[in-house]
Amino acid sequence: MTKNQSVLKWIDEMKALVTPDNLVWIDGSDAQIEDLRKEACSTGEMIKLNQDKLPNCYLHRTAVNDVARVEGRTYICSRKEEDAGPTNNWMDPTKAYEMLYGIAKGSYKGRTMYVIPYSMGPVGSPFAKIGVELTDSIYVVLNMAIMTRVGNAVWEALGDSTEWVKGLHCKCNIEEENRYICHFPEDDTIISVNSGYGGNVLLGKKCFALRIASYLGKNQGWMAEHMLILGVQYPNGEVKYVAAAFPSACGKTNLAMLIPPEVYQKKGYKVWTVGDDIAWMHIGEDGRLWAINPENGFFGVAPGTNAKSNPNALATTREGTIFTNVAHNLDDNTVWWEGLDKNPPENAVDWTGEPWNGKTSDKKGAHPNSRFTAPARNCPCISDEFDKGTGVPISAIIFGGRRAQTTPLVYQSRDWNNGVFVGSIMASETTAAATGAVGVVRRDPMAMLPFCGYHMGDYFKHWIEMGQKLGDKAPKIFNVNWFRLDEEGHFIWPGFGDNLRVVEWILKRCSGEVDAVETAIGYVPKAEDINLEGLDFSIDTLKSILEVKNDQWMKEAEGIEEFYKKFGDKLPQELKDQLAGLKDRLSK
Ligand code: GTP
Ligand code: SPV
Ligand code: MN
Repeated sequence: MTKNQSVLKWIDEMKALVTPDNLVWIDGSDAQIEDLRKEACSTGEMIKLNQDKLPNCYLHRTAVNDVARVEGRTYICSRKEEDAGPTNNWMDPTKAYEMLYGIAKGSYKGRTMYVIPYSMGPVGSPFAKIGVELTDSIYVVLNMAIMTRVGNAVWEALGDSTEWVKGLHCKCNIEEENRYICHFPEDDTIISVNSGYGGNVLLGKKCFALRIASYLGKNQGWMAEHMLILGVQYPNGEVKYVAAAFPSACGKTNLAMLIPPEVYQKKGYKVWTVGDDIAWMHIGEDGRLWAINPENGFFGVAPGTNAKSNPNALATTREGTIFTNVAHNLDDNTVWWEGLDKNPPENAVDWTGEPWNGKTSDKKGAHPNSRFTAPARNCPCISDEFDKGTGVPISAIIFGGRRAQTTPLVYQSRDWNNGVFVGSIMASETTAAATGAVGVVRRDPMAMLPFCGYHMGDYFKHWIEMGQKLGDKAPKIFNVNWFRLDEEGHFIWPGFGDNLRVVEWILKRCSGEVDAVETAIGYVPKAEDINLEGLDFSIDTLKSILEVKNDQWMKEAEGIEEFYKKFGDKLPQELKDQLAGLKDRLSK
């Protein structure tokens, strides 16, 4: 418990509002977590899985109308509408509080209020930040206890400081039409009602560590980004780090945990995971950009995760993991999802709770956005730096998305501002991570479209200013696309572990070890500089996915111009100049 007056006062106010029957302080102890698991199993909220095969693992199914983030119902409630910008939904904070308190009022009746003190970042790290989440969901408590550092140590670190983020979560009745995920960046407050799905209710994650933190970062001179952090260890023992922003369900977890191709392993290459979803980045005393992962676990996409595509992720989920919306194999009380193996269970329950036979059914067993919540410490390739809280120095920033056409496998930006331009024009096919149509190309600047807590024009400006501060110590900026399709709709590039071949080229560019070919959009590799050793992939095919077609990019430039109009006066002049420069180079 805490004596922090600002915390106690707020909890009293919230108690008076939602009127719980009980209040439980989450202390972070194993005994308390175990008691909560038992309670959740007794009510059917969670299912205890086969403890021999999956020790301390559980299954949870959300309501069928509540399986992904709801971008249309996510709001930035800044005092001025302009401060939320054209890419966010906005609501006046006074009206928003009134509406949300109306929905939340009395909603904990017959329920327990759990008070979760949590730290984003290792407790006590100079970069860590503290939040308190109030919830009426044991599932949320158990997930937060995996995804963040939870418990009494957090109260100690907080002391009597007033610098912490308030988070109120009310399940209510999981009504879609009353579901709201609201952020009050000027009050360090988050309120989420009528959902039980991860990204909407684990308030430390997207709500705090991206939307609120991006706003704090702009004001305090640092960055909160939707990025994985990965270390590549060379045969001589040196480790270099990259941070990469891909939109939701576009490969961050997979890249963060990649297994080097055999030829690389034989030479002594290793890959270390620092983070798979969020990076907080500061300028260090040495003037370089340093990144920490504020999370303590992985909330990863289950479908497609298998012993071949991502053995490290699979291994990470074998203990102490909560599975959400996957299929339940009743024969051995384990879990299954599409793409796990070619052996779907015959006697199972699908993600909706209906009996399911994977051998005969054409329905899916797991929801496409089904997820695992797994402790980072389980990951076989977790970096030694993960828990240190000092961060790792970033050599390269990599942007990327799902583009069937147009965008080459990899290219390097001309300089920092051009790199900011490259990030700002990112486009990707939508995925099941958010509700709405899947497979539609949309602009998703820096993979932050759903997560930037303020005006995106100001966000671009902040990126440009960070580059000015970093000067020649700034990471080099690249763009990748693992998702080019052939005429039959198959992925051309093998992806996954073989992506290391591209990352190696990127790191060579950072240390000036390799030449490149200048194109209108930036520098692409000479095909022979991407190591294809041990891979059945022809250099001509590689050339085809490195090609930059100026006519396609002319069309792209028109789309960018259209997209940029949204930002009006807030579009930094630097980016206008970048677009003009691109058009100029394309027309030559
Ligand atoms: P969020 O957790 O939603 O932020 O997603 P993420 O970016 O971590 O995505 P994740 O790594 O879970 O990948 C999601 C999907 O992309 C899975 O279906 C993967 O199979 C697929 N994927 C990841 N990497 C590659 C790749 O290199 N090539 C291809 N073709 N597919 C990939
Ligand atoms: C994403 O959608 O980008 C995720 C999952 O990482 S969620 O936590 O639901 O946002
Ligand atoms: Mn994400």
